[in-house]
Amino acid sequence: MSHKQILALSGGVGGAKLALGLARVLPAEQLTVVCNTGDDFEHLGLKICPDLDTVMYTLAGRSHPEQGWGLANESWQVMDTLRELQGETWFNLGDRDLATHLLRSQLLRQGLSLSAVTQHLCHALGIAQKILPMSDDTVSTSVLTENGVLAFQHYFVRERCAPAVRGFVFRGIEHARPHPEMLRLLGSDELMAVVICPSNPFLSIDPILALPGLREALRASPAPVIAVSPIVAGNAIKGPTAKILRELNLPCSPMTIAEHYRDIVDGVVLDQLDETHAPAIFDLGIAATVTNTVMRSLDDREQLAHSVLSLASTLAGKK
Ligand code: FO1
Repeated sequence: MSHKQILALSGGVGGAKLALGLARVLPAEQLTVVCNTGDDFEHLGLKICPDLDTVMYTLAGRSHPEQGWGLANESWQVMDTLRELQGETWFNLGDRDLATHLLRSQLLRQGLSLSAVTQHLCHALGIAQKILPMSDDTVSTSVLTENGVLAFQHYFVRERCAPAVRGFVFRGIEHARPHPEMLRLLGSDELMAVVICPSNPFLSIDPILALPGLREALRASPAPVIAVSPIVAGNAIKGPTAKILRELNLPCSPMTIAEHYRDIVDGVVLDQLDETHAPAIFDLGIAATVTNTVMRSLDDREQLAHSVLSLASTLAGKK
């Protein structure tokens, strides 16, 4: 089983879509998805891991079809009652979703690692692919804004990404150990490619890349690293990526994504509407594939997964 493993690095909704595409075109034992945990936080006494849960629910076929996060067929009685009791309701936890947070919090309190809890939840949800937290150590993203420092979910959900961004801090990152299975795969000749999913580069992927030793491990890995641009035609497919790029005075283009990942990527997959940017990406010494990257249907997810894998085979052995 050599050169067959795919390691995908993912944030929440956008990353989960491509992870699902990869899950549908690869045998389950060939896909490992590593999720950002910088968005994790304690809320109402519970440990919430939004990106792990989004990827888990998506691969289990149980994610909310419009929101992307949370579960399908959700009800909100706990939130309604919490509102009556004048509790905190800015972060929406559905009745079914709460079961995940209750169980995770209980198992963590009993001394299980986040990886072990995630493995338990994935098994219970019937997920055959491996889903790993980027680290078992706590890392918390803070956003430096024009209004001061905000904890990630306060910036993202409570303030709806309104304050202008000046920078990011990943608290705890210096002492966080990258998940050992991610490091093992990166050093293994079983690895065919690392895929950086079309997630927000600053908020979702940078916390993973900031783990001590990870950039070095990516550069040293014999497998090509391929990033899928989350920018299409001057805008982000979802979320605040375009707004953040503007606030950081960066052009909203796949070229910015290629430059952001320049020291680690071998290939970039960009949207057909951005074809004109491909030559400049080549000039950086990075291979580029142009295709449809907007994943509206399941078929779109699979097509994009095929394009990523095809670029990976082209680049195999060229690193
Ligand atoms: N995102 C929102 O915009 N509003 C919410 O109320 C919200 C609740 C929520 C609950 C559980 C969960 O796993 C995710 C949730 N998200 C919500 C999404 C989430 O906070 C962000 O999408 C990610 O952290 C960014 O990747």
